Amino acid sequence: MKPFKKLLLTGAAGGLGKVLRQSLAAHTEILRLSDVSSMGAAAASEEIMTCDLGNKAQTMALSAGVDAIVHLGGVATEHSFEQILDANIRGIFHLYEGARVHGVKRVVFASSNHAIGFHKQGAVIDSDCLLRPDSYYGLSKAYGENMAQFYFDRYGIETVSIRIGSSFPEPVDTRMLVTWLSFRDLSELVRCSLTAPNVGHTIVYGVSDNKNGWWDNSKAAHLGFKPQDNSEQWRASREAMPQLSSTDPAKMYQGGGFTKMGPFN
Ligand code: NAI
Ligand code: 15L
Repeated sequence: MKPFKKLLLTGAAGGLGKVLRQSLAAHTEILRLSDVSSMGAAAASEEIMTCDLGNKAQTMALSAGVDAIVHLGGVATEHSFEQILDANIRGIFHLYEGARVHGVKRVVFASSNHAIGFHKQGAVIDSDCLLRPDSYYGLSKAYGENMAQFYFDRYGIETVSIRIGSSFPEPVDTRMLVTWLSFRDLSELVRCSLTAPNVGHTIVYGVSDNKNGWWDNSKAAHLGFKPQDNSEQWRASREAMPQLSSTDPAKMYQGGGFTKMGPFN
């Protein structure tokens, strides 16, 4: 027996959406997929609802009849404020309003390390650290985390906000040796975030068991997440690449290159 009857996955056409489309199938009878881009054909146990997160009515309708939401949809890298506003800021409001109206009790929100990206590389921070967004994109994730806290305090909707590090097939540089989250660990962290009891609003760093980590997940221990992978097999090759100067913001701060993008006017 699967733990959920129907889950909603937004951002289903994206890189991580494709990963979770596969792994979430084991935990739900029906997986409702949503994105503004094409998601291909629905399998027998899938439903497809194309939707722009900037559209309130469309986004609110996504939550009807679902047990829980995994929210990945949105602009996923740095852009101008105007480009981020509809998908990420209005979008998460529309999503939580849908959850409230339709009685959905649990959201898993794909936040990002860029909500805290102006902390120094090498500093160890936990989930109570000061928000230090490194970009308009990071600001939208900080806003999303605050939205999650508000909807828990006001309406009792629980959220796990996952500050994802770098979730790709492999780390591409030395920063990602620290920030990398394997797809296997991502899938397990999302499973834990959906099923752990009494999460309130929990903030957790989405990171594999990498050496010399910057992120302390002790305050999210109740999720039961135990990463299985680490980035060591790529260390020698990534350390052999040409390295940034120690005074480059991309080398100084946890958010890497996002800390020096823009301005956009
Ligand atoms: P992605 O860009 O591949 O996927 C995002 C999806 O959101 C895309 O399919 C896109 O079409 C959709 N989207 C964008 N604007 C939309 C709108 N207005 N309405 C509906 N859908 C819209 O990004 P990826 O890597 O799959 O990331 C998924 C989530 O995880 C994002 O929220 C991202 O910010 C977050 N994240 C990802 C990290 C990573 O390393 N991959 C790291 C930190 C956070
Ligand atoms: C993110 O938030 C982005 O979505 C992803 O594309 C990477 O840039 C990642 O952070 C990272 O910091 O490596």
